Parts: sequence; C-alpha cells; structure tokens
Amino acid sequence: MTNVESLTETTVETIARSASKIHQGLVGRRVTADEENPSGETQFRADVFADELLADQLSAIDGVAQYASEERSEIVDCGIDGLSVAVDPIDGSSNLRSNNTIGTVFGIYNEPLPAPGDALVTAGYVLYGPITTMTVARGGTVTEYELSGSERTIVRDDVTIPDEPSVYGFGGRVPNWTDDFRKYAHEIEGELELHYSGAMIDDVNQVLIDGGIFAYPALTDSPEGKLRLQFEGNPIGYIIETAGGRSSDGTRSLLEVKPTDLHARTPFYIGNADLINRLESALE
Ligand code: FDP
Repeated sequence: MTNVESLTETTVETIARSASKIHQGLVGRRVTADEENPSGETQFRADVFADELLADQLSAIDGVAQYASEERSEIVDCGIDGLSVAVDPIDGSSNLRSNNTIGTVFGIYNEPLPAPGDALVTAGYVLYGPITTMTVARGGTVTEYELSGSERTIVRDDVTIPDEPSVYGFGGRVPNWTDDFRKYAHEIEGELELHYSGAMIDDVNQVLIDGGIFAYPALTDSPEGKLRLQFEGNPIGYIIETAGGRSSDGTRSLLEVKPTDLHARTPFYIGNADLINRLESALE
C-alpha cells in the first residue's frame, strides 16, 4: 500500500467511525439552529454537530492538510502537507424533520481545495437508512459496506450500475425547469419509475442499485441548480463514473468542471451512460 492509499484508508475508517456518532447524535438535533450555511440555507442543529465532529476527527489525522465542509465558509488549514477532505456532513437535512433518509458525502483530494474532480483519490457516502451503509469508490472499484457500531463489513464488492435502468428522480420545481429539460423529463417519465426522496444521496444510491437517472437541473431562476460541485457533484460524479455510469453538468463530466469557488453550485445529472448522453443531446 502506498502512503496515499494508507492515509486514504485511515480517513475512510475515521468517517465510518464518525458516522455511528453522527447517527446517535441526531437525537434531539432535528431542529433548526438559527444559523445559515454559506449557501444561505437554514442549518439544523444536526448539520452543525456533524460538521464539528468531522472537523475534529479528520483534521486530527496526520496527513490531512485541509478540511472543508458545506456547513462552514472557510477551509480548516491543518498546517501540514497532505490530502484535502471535503464533506457534506448531512445531505438531505430537510428530511430530518420527517425522519426520512439522509447521508454524509465525502471526497478525498490530492490537491488543495477548491479542487477539480480529477484530483479525487477516493470518494464515498454514508446512508442512514433502516441500517447504515457506506459506499466507497477508490482504485477503479466501488464497494458497499454495512456499518454497525465500530464494525464495517463488506456487503458488495465491485458495485456497478445495472445495464437496464429502472428509476428516475428530478429535483427543483417543474415550473422552474427549462423547456428543454421539461421535454426530456417528460420522455423519461414514460420509460422509468419515479423515485424521489428529497435527499440527493438517497436518490443517487437508488440509481446505483437499480439503474436510471437522477438530476438536480439548471433552473430558470437558478442556472447553476442547487447542488455544490465540491461537496456533492465531484464525489458523486466520481462514484457513479467508477461504477460504469456517467455524470454531467449538462455538457461535460462533472469531474471536468473547474471549481471557481469552494461553495459554487452546478447543474447535476448522473446515471446510466445512455440516459446522460440523451440528456446532453436534449439540452444542446
Ligand atoms: P437539503 O436541502 O434537504 O439538504 O443538497 C441539498 C438537498 O437537500 C439535496 O439532498 C436534495 O436533493 C435537494 O437539496 C432537495 O432540494 P429541494 O428542497 O429543492 O427539493
């Protein structure tokens, strides 16, 4: 194992252990915190708790140079050389109130942040569903684990998107979709089954399991959509492409987009390659 591989494994292991604490820490924290994150969204107490926990745990690793999160404006500089870790501590926090699925998303980069997707060495997510799972892409393969306390058990090696797609989920309000996207969405509605949970990570996971497409598109009142390149677009693009699918911002892979700002948003489309190719043609 190289130094980078071993440091990456330590980081993944630390996130897996933190996930169990985050899960337990949700109790009593499903209420808003009277604060906004750098994207102007109201934070839940759970968002702040998970961010602080991950900042403490990850910045203490010898070899992690930077920690950044969707929930804080500035990068934490750990004062050493090494890898950079960018996280969305709780994705889908508006699902907290109704006690529906949420997740933690992470990307480990070998460049200072903000960094492009091609600087990722590993990316993954934790899904807090009926049980807690962790999906990690590294070294050209995707692995799914079940997490229980401090145990991490492999349940699927070499996860790939099924060839036959079956589900779709599209975010944003229909009146705010562009005409081209609306036309494409209408076609897809006739071919696949709707799965939309309100948490990007749950919808992406469903696409990874069943095949299909998830989009949070460019909107007429928000041309960059809602999701953030550094914390959501890059890691999910990396996982989906490693699993044999495609990611896109509408014209190219999310991994090819150069970040302009740590919290920059991007139109977000992921899924089976054929469906993303068709989408890009529809948006041309
Ligand atoms: P949330 O605001 O609940 O944290 O990244 C943010 C996100 O959820 C995604 O998980 C989800 O797909 C999207 O926003 C939902 O946005 P809408 O509120 O526009 O449906």
